[in-house]
Amino acid sequence: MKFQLASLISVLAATVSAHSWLECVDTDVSNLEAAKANPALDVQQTCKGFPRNKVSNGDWIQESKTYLWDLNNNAMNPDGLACRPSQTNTYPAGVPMTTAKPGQTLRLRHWGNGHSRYDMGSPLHRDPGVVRLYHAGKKETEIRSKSELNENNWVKGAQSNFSADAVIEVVGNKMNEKGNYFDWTIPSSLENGRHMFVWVWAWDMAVTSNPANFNPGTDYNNALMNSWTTCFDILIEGSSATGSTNTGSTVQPSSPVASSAPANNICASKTCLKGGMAAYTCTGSDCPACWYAAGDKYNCFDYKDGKCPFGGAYDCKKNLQTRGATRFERTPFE
Ligand SMILES: [Cu+2]
Repeated sequence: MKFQLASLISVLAATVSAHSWLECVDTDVSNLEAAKANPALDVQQTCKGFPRNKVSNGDWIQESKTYLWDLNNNAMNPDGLACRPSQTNTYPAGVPMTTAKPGQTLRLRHWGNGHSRYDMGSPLHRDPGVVRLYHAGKKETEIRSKSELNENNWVKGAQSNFSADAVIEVVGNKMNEKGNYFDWTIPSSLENGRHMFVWVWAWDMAVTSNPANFNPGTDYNNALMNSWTTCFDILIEGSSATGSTNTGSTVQPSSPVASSAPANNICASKTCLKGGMAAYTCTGSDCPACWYAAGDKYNCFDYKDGKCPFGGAYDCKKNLQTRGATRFERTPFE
């Protein structure tokens, strides 16, 4: 039965482009090191604290349809919300909120769904991206809009490779991701009370790039665009912090939104390949409006029917990051 479910999951995962959601906020894994060393083992894990309103907990297929949140899919999220509307601060019986204290390390678990490796799975040759956390800076405060999922509200340091800490069993050319984890230590600045967080998988490529001295362990990754979210709360107890806190980065609120400044720069000064063709280069404002990152180069395209032709463009005329590719679309650069 267990094997059949795992096989079904890999088949389903292969039929959609990419999706993930947070399965557990406080995961107890009793044999993580042993399972990493020998992924044929069953991972022994239990969940002590859950994301919001997990009414179909344990039903992967149902949650694939009704629980995940495709942030940049305009059909699903026309209002640009950070959380799926059903993910209110509600915790049904059996799937409680997390209770924890500052300094405690939580092991968050998300689904790999065939996206954990560059060299296999679906789609091939995509950076698995990063998972990271956002917090509004004080208790009992919601992040509502996806525009708030920016560097200012990023919980500094709470960012990890999507599959850095995963148990992945590979059989032939198929992989079975038994658990993808993200360990995070609760900052001491959080006061007692309920704190809302947003877990994000940043997977779409952004046109912005990271600075030359970028440190993936401590710096906010601008090169990846937030794609999928799950919302959760932690009831903080045993804290000595008081008043509102700043869990976020040191960026001042007056700074431009992280994604706009470097992109401006790109639009004004970088070279791109018109229509993706190597023989047709242009620079800055002489280029078509829609720019796409492609490795260390950029491809640029004219509007089609008044819009950028593929998802995930940076629109240099409007100076705007457009929606990400939906599950049925692909930019031509993968
Ligand atoms: Cu997927």
